[in-house]
Amino acid sequence: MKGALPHRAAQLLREAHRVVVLTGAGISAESGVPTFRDALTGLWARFDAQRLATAEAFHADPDLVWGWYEWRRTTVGRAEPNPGHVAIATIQARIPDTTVITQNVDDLHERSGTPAAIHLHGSLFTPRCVAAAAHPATLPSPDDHAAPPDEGGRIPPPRCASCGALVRPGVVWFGEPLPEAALTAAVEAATACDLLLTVGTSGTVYPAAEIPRIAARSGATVIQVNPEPTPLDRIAAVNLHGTAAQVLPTLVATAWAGTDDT
Ligand code: BJW
Repeated sequence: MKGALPHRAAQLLREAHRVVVLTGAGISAESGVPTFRDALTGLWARFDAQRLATAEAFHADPDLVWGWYEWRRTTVGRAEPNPGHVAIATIQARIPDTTVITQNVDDLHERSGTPAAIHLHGSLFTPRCVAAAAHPATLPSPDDHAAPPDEGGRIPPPRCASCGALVRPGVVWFGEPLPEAALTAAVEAATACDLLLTVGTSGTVYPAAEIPRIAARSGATVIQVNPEPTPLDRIAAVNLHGTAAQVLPTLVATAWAGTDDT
């Protein structure tokens, strides 16, 4: 963070009435959940997206893909929300008309006090049948694994209790449509907000990356929190270059300095 920028952002936040917070993998990075595209630590630096995050990959090697998602579910289960998640819950408490939209498949917003985050890319915790989306499935309990899944470990997916087909992770892979209700709610919120805060996303995966652009086109002010430049820099009125767990608590504290219980 530099100079007067946090103060300008804090003033914009304090004066906002309808807020959207859009988060990406960066919000959970300081909880120990890897991002996708960061050069050294991102998942795609170590794993091939085409072999793991597409429907074709699952059909080709279900044990590899299910094992990878079980490893990630375990990683998330061991993670705790960080001060960035908590600051977002505080914004929602301060400005009730705040909609939190996340591209993340973890549950760290919910565990930090944002119960109704819109999940554009599904969840690690809602597996479903490959044959019928209407057949939700129950996740195996950690005790069902002989050992905690490791990074490249293979685990056969369970079978659907209704029809016997394979169960797949409840996430949105490349080439798949986003959940319609979630996308509609996100677009409506972006169209109606007066301030959009985008946090920890590379802004490169569509249609999620369109959300800040929709808000800007509709007249909202966009504030971005990210340690690195992104394509969203151009539409952001304020770019706060720092990490979510550092910038967001400072932003919230500055916005409501001198008022009670922040
Ligand atoms: C920090 C930090 C710290 C680090 N603090 N910040 C239009 C144009 C071009 C292409 C397309 C288009 N429309 C659709 C497409 C195709 C495709 C797409 O967008 N491709 C692009 C890559 C070019 N989109 C799709 O396929 C989507 N589906 C679709 O459009 O369907 C249409 C359809 C309609 C009808 C029928 C059929 C189809 C689906 C996209 C699904 C994305 N899925 C994934 C995996 C989810 C499951 C899983 O988790 O495994 O979602 S991919 C991955 O990327 C994941 C993420 O949610 C998503 C976004 O990533 P994110 O969050 O931005 O993370 P990173 O790693 O990219 O960035 C992290 C950022 O944090 C960085 O900027 C860091 O600097 C920063 N950071 N530490 C703050 N401490």
